[in-house]
Amino acid sequence: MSFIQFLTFLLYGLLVRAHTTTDNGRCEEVTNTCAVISCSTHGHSGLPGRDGRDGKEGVKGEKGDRGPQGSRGVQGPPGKLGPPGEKGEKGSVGQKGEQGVSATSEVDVVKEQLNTFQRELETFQASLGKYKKILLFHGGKQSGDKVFVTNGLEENFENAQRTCREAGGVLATPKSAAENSATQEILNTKGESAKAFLGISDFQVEGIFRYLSGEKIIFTNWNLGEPNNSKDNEDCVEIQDNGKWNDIPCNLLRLVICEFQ
Ligand SMILES: *[C@@H]1O[C@H](CO)[C@@H](O)[C@H](O)[C@H]1NC(C)=O
Ligand SMILES: [Ca+2]
Repeated sequence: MSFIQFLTFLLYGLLVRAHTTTDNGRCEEVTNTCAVISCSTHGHSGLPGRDGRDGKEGVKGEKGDRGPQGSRGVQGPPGKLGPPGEKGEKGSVGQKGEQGVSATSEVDVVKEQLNTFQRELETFQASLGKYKKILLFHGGKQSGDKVFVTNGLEENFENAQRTCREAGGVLATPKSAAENSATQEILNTKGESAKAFLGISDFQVEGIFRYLSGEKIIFTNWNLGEPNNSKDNEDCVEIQDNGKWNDIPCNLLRLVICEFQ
C-alpha cells in the first residue's frame, strides 16, 4: 500500500466517524467543515461508533517480490528427432560366423526329388518306346499288353519253358483269339509246317489242361479230333501254322515262342 493510499484511507475513515457522531449536537454545524479534533476538545468523548461500511476498491498495488523457487515439475515428452549426424568411418571386418542351418524345408526336398523322378520317368518311357519298336521290327508281335517273340530255336518243352523264364517271360500262352493270331503270325514267318510249344499241359490230371501257373485254361483252339493223347503220351501242346492246337509228346523239339507282359 502506497503512502497516498494510506492517507486517503485514513481521511475517509475520519470523515465517516464524524458523521456518525451527530447525535452529540455540539458539532452538528461544524461536522462538514471542521476537523474532529476541534469538536473533541469542547465536549467529552461519546461512545465509539458502529463499524463503517466497506470502502471503495483501492488502486492496484505494485508488483510484489519474487517468490521462492517451486518444486521440480514432471518430466515432459521426448523432443523431436534431431538431424542426422555425419557419416562415421567404416568399421573393421568382423570374424567369420558359424555355418548356418539350411533353410530348405523337407517339402522342397521332396518336390525336387519328384521333379527328378518325373524327368527320369519320361526318359525311361521314351527308352521303352524305342526298344518296343526294335522288338516289333525284329519279329515280335503285340496283342494288348503282351508282346510275343521267338529266339528262332527249337527245343523240347522243358528247355523251351526254362528259356522263356530265364528271359523274363513265359512260354506263349494265348488266352484269346487275338493273342492266338499273334502267336500264329510268328509261326508263319518261319514257313509252312512251323510249330511251337504253348505254355499249357495236363501233367497234373490227364485230359485237364492248365496254364503253367496252374489255372485251368479259359481259351482253346484245338484241331479237329484233338486232344487225343495219342499213345497215352501227349501231355504238352503245340500250335500249328494254321493256328490250331494239338497235344503232343513233351520231348519233341518245337520252336520257342515266349510272351512278355
Ligand atoms: C492223335 O493226334 C496225333 C498228333 O498229336 C496224330 O498224329 C494222331 O493221328 C491222332 N490219332 C487219332 C487216332 O486221331
Ligand atoms: Ca494229339
